Formats: sequence, structure tokens, C-alpha cells
Amino acid sequence: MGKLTTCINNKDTKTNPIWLMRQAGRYLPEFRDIRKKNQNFIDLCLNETLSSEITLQPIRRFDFDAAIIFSDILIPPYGLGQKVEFKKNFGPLLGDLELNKISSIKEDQFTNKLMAVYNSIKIVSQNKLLKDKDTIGFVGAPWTVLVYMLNKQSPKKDFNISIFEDQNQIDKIFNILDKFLKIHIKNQIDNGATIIQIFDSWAGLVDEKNINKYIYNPTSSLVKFTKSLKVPVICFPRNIKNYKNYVDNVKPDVVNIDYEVDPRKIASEINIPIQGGLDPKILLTDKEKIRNNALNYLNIFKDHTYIFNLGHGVLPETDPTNVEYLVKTVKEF
Ligand code: 1CP
Repeated sequence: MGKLTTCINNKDTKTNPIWLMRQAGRYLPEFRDIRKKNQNFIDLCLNETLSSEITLQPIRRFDFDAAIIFSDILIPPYGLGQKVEFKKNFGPLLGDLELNKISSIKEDQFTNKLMAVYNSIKIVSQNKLLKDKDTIGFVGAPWTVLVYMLNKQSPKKDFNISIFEDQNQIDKIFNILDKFLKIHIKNQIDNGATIIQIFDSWAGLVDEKNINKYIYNPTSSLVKFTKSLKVPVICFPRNIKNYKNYVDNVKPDVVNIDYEVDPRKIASEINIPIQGGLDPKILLTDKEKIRNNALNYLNIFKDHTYIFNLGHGVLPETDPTNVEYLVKTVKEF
């Protein structure tokens, strides 16, 4: 068991474990070296030797308290048989969603197709670098995965609302995702994941009248399932309008906050363990700003169980020495 799980289980307010979303990735020269020679991102995620190595790179360099497995939230749609590619300077690009095809996929087919991810988790969690550290497995929340499956590209680029008119189709996709995201969660836990994080990156797109249907209900189903396996679950409903209502309805063990929300309001309203918040752009500035901003979050959450992290992923242009300084600041607090 690692520092994060211990802290969450004991409601410890004294220690502040640290890891960063996208800690394994493009800001690290050792990652770029591997990426250069491996142009196909899905193949890289499904290469257990390389994906486990990439997962361990930031642990070696910064001694983070947890490793997050190098994979993607779009790996389950790929496992279901939808075409998924990552295009340079564009991002994810998915093929047409064929509901009949994904409805016929069997559990074994899905698990076998993604076996390399589970093997990678096994390799990582058994590495001696992970002694006293957690291995974080993850899934996208059903809503966010559905958005990519139907929109076929990032909604940041172009979001086609009309795809949400066919309610019958949406219900069917949610059903399939509920089943297979649970399988993906369980497979990760069976192979060594000690925490599950659920990324709802596009939660902010949903208005109040649809929030039960698209966010609370499908996510709490995964949260209940993960808790039943005795593993803590962290939810990140990015840019959601009301974190307090989210926590009351979805009941995660930990909630990760984004950098737009006022941390003081969160600290006064929410009693469960909190993770994250710091704007990743702060890591593009200088040591003094990094220190002041990090201490601000640590002070605001000093009476909370608080896991240090960012309000979104590390940006590719981040200088690794700034990350090193951030870790030092948090560990010395
Ligand atoms: O080298 C490259 O071009 C690939 C860039 C990359 C990386 C490093 C992508 C493509 N995914 C990843 C890894 C990844 N994705 C991890 C690995 C572990 C780590 O955090 O270090 C994780 C947890 C994710 C999760 C993920 N993928 C999310 C949720 C978090 C978030 O950023 O909001 C989302 C939305 C995705 C989709 C995705 N995959 C890749 C990109 C560029 C995107 C985002 C596209 C968009 O903006 O809509």
C-alpha cells in the first residue's frame, strides 16, 4: 500500500502526497526519445515493455508518491472495436461508431485486446521503485468517453450537439460503457492498481437539467463498483459547475478540482479528501511563483486530507527542473 491510500484511508491531514496528472509525457526528454521511435500512440500504449518504462520515468526522476499507468481514456473504445488514432498536431481521431459491432464484443475479446495494459500495470506495481507507492489505474467517465466516441474528435476543436438527439442510441452506449469500463477497472485492480481515477474531462459541457442522466448516475455506478473492490476512487469532473453537489451525488473517496474553481470555497464546503487545483501554467513561470502558488493550496487545505496535484495535466512545454522544484516545495511543507 502506498502513501496516497494510507492517507485516504486514515483521513490523514498531516502528510501531502504528490503526483501530477500527465506526469509521464511530452515534457520529459526521455519520453520524447521513446515517442520519436514509436509514431503509433496506441501501439505504444499496448507495448508493455515501453509503457511500463514510460510510467516509471517520472518516478525515477522526481520520486512522486504514485505512478499513473501510461495509457489513455480512449483505449476502451479501441478495445470495443472502434477505430482510434492519434494524429500529430491534431489529437485523437476516431472512426464511425458502429453500435452493432461494439454491442457484440465479448468480455474475453475486450480483455485480450487490452492485455498489454494490464501486463504493464503488473510490471510497474511489482517494480522496487514502487515500494510504498501507489499504482493508479484509470478510466474516462462514461460521459467523456461517449463524447469522444460520438464526436470522433476533441470537443475542443468542434462539438456537434446534434449527435445527442438520438436518446435511444445514447442509452445503449451508456449501457455498453457501464459494463466494459467496469471490466477495465477490475482488470487494472487485479493486476496491481491500488487506486482508480475517473477522468470526466468534459463534465463542464453538461447543463444542470441533464447532469443526473449524463454525469451523476453513470459515474456513481463506476464509483460504487470500485468501492466494492475495496480500492479508493478519485473523481475529476473538470470544470463542473458545482463540486459540492457532485460529491454529494457521486460519493467518490477523493475529488480532484480544476484550477478555475476557488479552493477556499471548496475547503469550506467539502469534507472528503481533496486532490489537485494548481494551474499547470504556473509551472511555466519561475521558482518564486511556483513556491507561492503551491504554498497557497497547501495552506488552504491544511486541515483537509490533501493530495497535491494540478488542476489539469502537465503542459508539454514545462521545464522538468520546475517540476523538481515543485516536488521539493511540497515535500518540505
Ligand atoms: O505523444 C503524444 O502525442 C500523445 C499525447 C498523449 C499522452 C501522453 C495522449 C493523447 N494521451 C497521453 C497519456 C494519457 N492520457 C495519460 C497517461 C498517464 C499520465 O497522466 O501521465 C492519461 C491519464 C490520459 C488521460 C486522458 N486522455 C484524458 C483525461 C485527462 C485530460 O487530459 O483531460 C483525456 C481527455 C484524454 C484524451 C487524449 N489523449 C491524448 C490527447 C492529446 C487527449 C486530449 C484531447 C483533447 O484535448 O480533447
